[in-house]
Amino acid sequence: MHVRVPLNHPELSILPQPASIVREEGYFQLTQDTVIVTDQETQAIGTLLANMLAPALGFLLSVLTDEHTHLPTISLSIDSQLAHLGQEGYMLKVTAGQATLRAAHPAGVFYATQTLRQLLPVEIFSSTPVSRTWTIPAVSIEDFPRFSWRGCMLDSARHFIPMQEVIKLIDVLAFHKINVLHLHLTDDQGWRIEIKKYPKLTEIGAYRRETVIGHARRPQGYDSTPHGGFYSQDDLREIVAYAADRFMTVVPEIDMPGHAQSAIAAYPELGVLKAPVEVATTWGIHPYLYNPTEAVFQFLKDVLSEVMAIFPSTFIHIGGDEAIKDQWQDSQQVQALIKALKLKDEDELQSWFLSQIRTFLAHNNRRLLGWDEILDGGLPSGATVMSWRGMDGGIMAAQSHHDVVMTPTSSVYLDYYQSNDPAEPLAIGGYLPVDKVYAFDPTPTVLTPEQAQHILGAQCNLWSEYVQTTEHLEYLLFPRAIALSEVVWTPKERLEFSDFRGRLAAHEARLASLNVNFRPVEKLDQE
Ligand code: TNX
Repeated sequence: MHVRVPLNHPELSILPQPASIVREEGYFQLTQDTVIVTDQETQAIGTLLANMLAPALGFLLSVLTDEHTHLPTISLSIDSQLAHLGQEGYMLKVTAGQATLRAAHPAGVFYATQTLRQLLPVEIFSSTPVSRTWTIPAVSIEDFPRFSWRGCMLDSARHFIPMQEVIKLIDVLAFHKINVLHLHLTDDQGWRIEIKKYPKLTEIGAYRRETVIGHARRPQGYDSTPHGGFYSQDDLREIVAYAADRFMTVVPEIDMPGHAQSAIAAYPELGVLKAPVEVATTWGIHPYLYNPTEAVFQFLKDVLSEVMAIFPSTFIHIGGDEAIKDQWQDSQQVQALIKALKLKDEDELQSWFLSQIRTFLAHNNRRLLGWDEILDGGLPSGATVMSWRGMDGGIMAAQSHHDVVMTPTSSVYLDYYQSNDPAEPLAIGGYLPVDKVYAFDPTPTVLTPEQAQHILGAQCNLWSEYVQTTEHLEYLLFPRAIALSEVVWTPKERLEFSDFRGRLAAHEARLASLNVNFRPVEKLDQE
């Protein structure tokens, strides 16, 4: 006998909500005798699961590859019969006798383990042993994501995010089935990635003298405190490997031709003016642009070569945003180039500039990804667009057969205020409560089904101008990033905010045990 459960069944507060869950009768008991049985392809996932459960259990479950065990088992395996669930879908069946986690590909088995963790009592997230019976309700779950790109962007450039925080967030985001971590590694206010060939990028570019206090439009002076930091290549390799074990791709962003002041501070010859400038100490848009010369392209190719050696991601993000073209306009040499190339204006020059980079990336089997300004002056062929100034850029790109990731400010900018409470910490402006994130639909209805195929998915972006501590970073991320995770994972027809809210209330105890700072959902009632 089985019952179809109401969506917010108290035992089944799973985030993001699976495509389908049926509550069966009874419970599985996890004890010291339980073993995790895997096949070869899922052995590492089994070990990861055992390690994730061990702190709260106080014992490490054995991971075996022997199918003939008579002990109660959590069984992980690849099953080619489940190909219809896609690259990341899975089946999770829990009976009184065993838990079976199956998928056509390892990513699906990993996601099944993350769902299994959420079926256990909340104490399973404790970092110290808890003595209690560990029951898992019997269920049949069949689950798969709505989108293949389920991302979150962190801005390490404006305020450096320490290694251990990045590692922690990879765990928490992967727990919610986010599979892309976009790292914004360079900007006017800081260069955060070690490049062996150009040591000054971090020696000089990773540090700013001081930081403007208060809002960029209402500055209240400076903090007189140097800010800085960068990731060594070994750090970044560690981040990439840690994420890969959790089926998450790390997409690096190296911003060009604008947002380049920290690089130009390190090597003034890269800039149009070739004059010394310091790493920016204020927010907003800065005028420093890379000079479109052979020497600068060589520099960018050298940088990207080191980037590609660290990051296996197919997509390399090259920024492309907010490059005001004054310096190109005022430069005789740049104007001569525009003429020689028979281009109309500076926007077309940017398109030409990025086409050089696209070709270079393509020779290395990588794909260029950029903010929607890369549409201005003509989209470089094969480029993928991250649509942030709204959905229109993404719609245009999809209509011309380019792939798109939707990140419109109005729905997924987590640097916006999440409530009208005057006590909210200083944010960039804008207003984005969690229910507005939840209401976001990444697929514009104007697209034909064929064009809609180009919408790879969506991501939330957390710019960090006003984010100085990891507590604040987490406060802005949660629960809004969890709302986004459900938008990009759960079938559209299963999305219901009041139901999400009920599950989220139960989920908060998990976040608290994981030591994650978040804005409590109950605060929504006071607004
Ligand atoms: C615009 S979004 C930017 C960032 C800022 C952000 C603040 C984008 C591609 N560029 O440089 O941090 O606004 O919301």
